[in-house]
This record gives sequence, structure tokens and C-alpha cells, in this order.
Amino acid sequence: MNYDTISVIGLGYIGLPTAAVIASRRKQVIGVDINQHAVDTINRGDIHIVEPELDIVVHAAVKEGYLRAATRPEPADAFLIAVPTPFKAENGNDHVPDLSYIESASKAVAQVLKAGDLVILESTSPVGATEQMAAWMAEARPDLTFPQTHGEASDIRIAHCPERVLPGHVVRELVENDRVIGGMTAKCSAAATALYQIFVEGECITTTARTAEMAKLTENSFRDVNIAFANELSIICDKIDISVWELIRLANRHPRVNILQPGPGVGGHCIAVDPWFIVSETPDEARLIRTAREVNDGKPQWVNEKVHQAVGKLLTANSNKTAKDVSIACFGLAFKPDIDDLRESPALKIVEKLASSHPGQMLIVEPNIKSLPASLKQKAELYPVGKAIENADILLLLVDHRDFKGVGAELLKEKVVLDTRGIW
Ligand code: SAJ
Repeated sequence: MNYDTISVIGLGYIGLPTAAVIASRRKQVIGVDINQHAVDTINRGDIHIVEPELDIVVHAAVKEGYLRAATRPEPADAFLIAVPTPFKAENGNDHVPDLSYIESASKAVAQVLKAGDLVILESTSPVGATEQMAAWMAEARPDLTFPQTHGEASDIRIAHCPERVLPGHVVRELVENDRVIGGMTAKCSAAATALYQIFVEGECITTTARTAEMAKLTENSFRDVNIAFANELSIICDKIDISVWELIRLANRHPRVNILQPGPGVGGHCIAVDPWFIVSETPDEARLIRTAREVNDGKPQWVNEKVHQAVGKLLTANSNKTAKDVSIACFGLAFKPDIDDLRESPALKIVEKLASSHPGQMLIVEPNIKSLPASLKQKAELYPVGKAIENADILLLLVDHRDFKGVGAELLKEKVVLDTRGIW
């Protein structure tokens, strides 16, 4: 199978690195995105998202003429669809997968398909989405045959190959991770494997499209359930006055125990979303997966209550003060350490809620951003680490950024410290 021109649809956190890495293997890559700003930025050789090493790879690929971006699909030999799959509310269910981006991408790609082309869905999807995508394409192109009706003899090959890279390590993991390749037929799997072998050094393991979809959802649900276990332990330990950090360290000395770390909640656009795709499909069976989501989603509220209790205690000890006199410094807004990504961040959610309810001064420390998000601008100010510690009564640690790890115990001595990550 020869892929001279490859098109990547959706130039976000997954699509752009994938396009650039394929282009770095000297293949012609056309990146497609409906966002004109993203397209213009990429065509200048720059990037519109933050991801280590990505700027260098994109710059080189564009300058050497292997990568270019466009707002509409163009003919190619293979298409990789990497568009968002958020959830929407429908019939009283708040977490129904929203396939509208896949629908419009697949209908746009269908217009330029020719016999022999390969289409791969990379977006994390509910089970059945790849078959649905194939149906949309078949409807748009009655002149071509598809695997759902013509099996191995079809003109078009279709597969689901979920991305599994960790934000912050995308460029390395794209190449090194194993890939699960779920073709709609064995020939579809073989065609997709040939494509990934252009840049993947990990193993390519083939299965069906439905199993590949479920594998991706299972990986993120596994992590969510395990983080929920740690978060539940942290709430139990707080109640019975035991250090959860020491407890987990001790329990993890057991050769078959490996508990994850509690935190202020689970953020990002993957782990806090994907388990719902399983719950939405099998609500009566997915009891543990649903409960884990609820435990993790409830953690920010619990942290907010802890802060209000701490303010109350301070006022009881200082009867001449009111809540207005109590200053709170919040350390970290991002959804995980050492990134600038605030999307679906539990830390941001906690700080926004505090800013709207606490009448005193709010100091924010987030070394990875240059200005506060609009929701906080009126109510809080960005501070450097040392100054925030010096000026605040209560220190609330929300993200274990490397800049916070070096803070010595001496500096924290006189303060009320609420540490949701166990580094202080
Ligand atoms: N978190 C904890 N405790 C932990 C580990 C994580 O509270 O012990 C929190 C983080 O602070 C963060 C959230 O969980 O708020 C998610 O962070 P993460 O680093 O676990 O994962 P993501 O969302 O950045 O990336 C995940 C990865 N999936 C798995 O590890 C199974 C990645 O491989 C996937 O490609 C990605 O989701 C995705 O795109 O689906």
C-alpha cells in the first residue's frame, strides 16, 4: 500500500502533532481545519497550541514543503480524522456523546474520496461510531462501495485507531506507543497498519473497530476509577485524621498494590469525558464507572468546603477579623502539572468558585500563564510564588507544578496550608 499524500482532519492537540510527525517522514501531508487562524498559523510554520517540541517539528515540516494546511478537504490517499467528541445533554441525560464534528468531517471528506482510499477515525468515540461514520460516507457517495456492504471488496477501507498519547509528551508517545488498529475488515486493518508503520515504532495490534473503540474508553475509565479510589481515600482519611499521603506510600509497599494520587479532581478533555461514553451506552451495567466519575467530579466542591472551614477557623482564632481580612493564595490553575492547559481544570473551577464567594483578597500563582482568564480578572491577581506565600493567610495548593515543589517548610510555618497534592 502506497500513501503518497495523507490528510489529517482536525489540527488540534492530536491532529497537528500527527500531521507533523508523518510529514517529518517525508510524506506529503495536508492538514485540514475549519479554524482559519489555525490554518494561517501553521502555514507560517508556527503553532497555535502548547506542546513541547511540536513547534520545531511543525516548523521544519512546513519549511521543507511536506506539510501545509487548508480549510477544506482535498484529495489524498489516506485520511485521518482527529476532531473533538465532546458530550451533550439529550432527553434528561447530560452526558450523551456528541458526534456532530465527526459527522461534518466525514461528510466533507466523502466529497473528495476515490476508490482505494483509506479513512481512519482517531477521535475517541463511543462504540459504533466508526460504523456510523462509514454510513454517513456511504450516504454521501453512492458511487463508491464501503466495507459495511461490500466487505473486503469495498472501494474504501475504514478503521478506528484511537490516539493514546499523553499531553506534554505527545511528540515522543506518537512514535513510541503501541497502536490498537480496528479495521472494519481484515483488509482495512492491514491498510491502516501500513499507514501507521510510516511513523510508529511501537507495535501495531489489530482488532475490530468496535473493540478498538472500547479499548480506548476502557483505558481512560481504568485511570478514572483508580484516581477516584485515591480521591475517596483522601476524603475518608481527612475525616478520621490520617495522612492519606503516608497511607498510600505504605500501602504501595505491597507488591500487588499501586494506588494513584488524590488531587482536587480530575481534569482535561479525556479522562473526565470518555468514561461517560460507556455509561451513556450501558447505564445499568456501568455502575462502578459512573460512581468513579461522580466521586472525581465531587472533589472540587469538597475542596471548596475545606477552604471555607479554614477561613471559619481563622476567624474563630482572631475575633477582631472578618472574612474580608483573610487573604487566600491559590497555587496552580492548570489541569495537571507543568502545562498551561486550563480546559476542564478542577483547580480553575475551585478558584472561580472561591473568587465569587470569598470577600477577601485572592492571590493566584500560575507560572505557566501570562495573564488570568477573563473569569478571574476582576476578582484576583497573578502573583509570583514567594510573594503569594508572604502575603496570604491561607495557602491552597492545587497543582503540583515543579515551581511549587521546591518551597521549603520554613516558609510555610506560619501559614494555614491546604495541600490537595501532598507536596507540602
Ligand atoms: N490525576 C490525579 N491523580 C493521578 C493521576 C492523574 O488526580 O494519580 C489527574 C490529573 O491531575 C489530571 C487528570 O487526572 O487532572 C488527568 O491527567 P492524566 O495525566 O492522568 O491524563 P490525561 O488526561 O492528560 O491523558 C489521558 C491519558 N490516558 C491514560 O493515561 C489512560 C493519555 O494516554 C490519553 O491519550 C489521553 O488521556 C487521551 O487523549 O485520551
